[in-house]
Amino acid sequence: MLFLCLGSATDIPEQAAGYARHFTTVDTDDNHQLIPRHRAEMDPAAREGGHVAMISTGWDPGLFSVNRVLGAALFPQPQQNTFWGKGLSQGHSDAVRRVPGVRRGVQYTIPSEEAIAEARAGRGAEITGASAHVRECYVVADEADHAAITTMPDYFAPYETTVHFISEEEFERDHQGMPYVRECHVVTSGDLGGSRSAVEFVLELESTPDSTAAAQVAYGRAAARPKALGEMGARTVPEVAPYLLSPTGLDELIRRDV
Ligand code: API
Repeated sequence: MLFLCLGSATDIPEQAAGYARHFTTVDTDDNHQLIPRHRAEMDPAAREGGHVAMISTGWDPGLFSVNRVLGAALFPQPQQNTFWGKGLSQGHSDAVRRVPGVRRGVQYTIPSEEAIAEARAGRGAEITGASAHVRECYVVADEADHAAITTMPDYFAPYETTVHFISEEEFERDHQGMPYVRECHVVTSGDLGGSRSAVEFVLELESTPDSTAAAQVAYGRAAARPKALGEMGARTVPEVAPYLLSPTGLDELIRRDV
């Protein structure tokens, strides 16, 4: 089995299906708008070789996707918002670095403080991912290429994106580590015949690469098991039964956790 630790911006579209023809794969493709296309490419590739392609794992997409489906399933008219927490986005930072001319680059996702309180209070209808977050990029780049970065489709439009062009020295000094613990939420609420309920999934991530890898490994178990039973094709995370993620056997899980 291959754990594809590839960037979503260009590596995945160029390489992932090629791997899926020869191996069971687990990827972390995170360009939400293009996941249906990714699935459509991975499914026939995996079937061709008799493998499973577990796609778009990690925390978002991944753990958050499951919780969006679960939360929304509880309400006839769910009100749902996702908040990513202040911090460094791996996917968007990688996308910035793929823009021609960019030598160094990071992207910080900055949530609006008010939006999460509004969502918890059930007033999130007007809040979109784009209105609840802004994106700040710190980039070392040639002047001629500055304009191309803010207009990258899917990853940056429609978000309010600010690009700070800085020197190599400033980049080295200020943007090497992960300065924030990311506190991320999926909040779903709604009316249940006259009463109001809310369900929330929270992640506190000191290192997003570590947490992405943890989820990827868990979904690796969930890919290996159907593969061993002779199943094949692409799988997204909401299609996976939770027990398949666990290193503990089903009987013990039923005794312990159900
Ligand atoms: C963001 C969110 C979360 C990205 C999560 C993960 C990553 O803009 O920060 O790249 O770190 N879309 N896919």
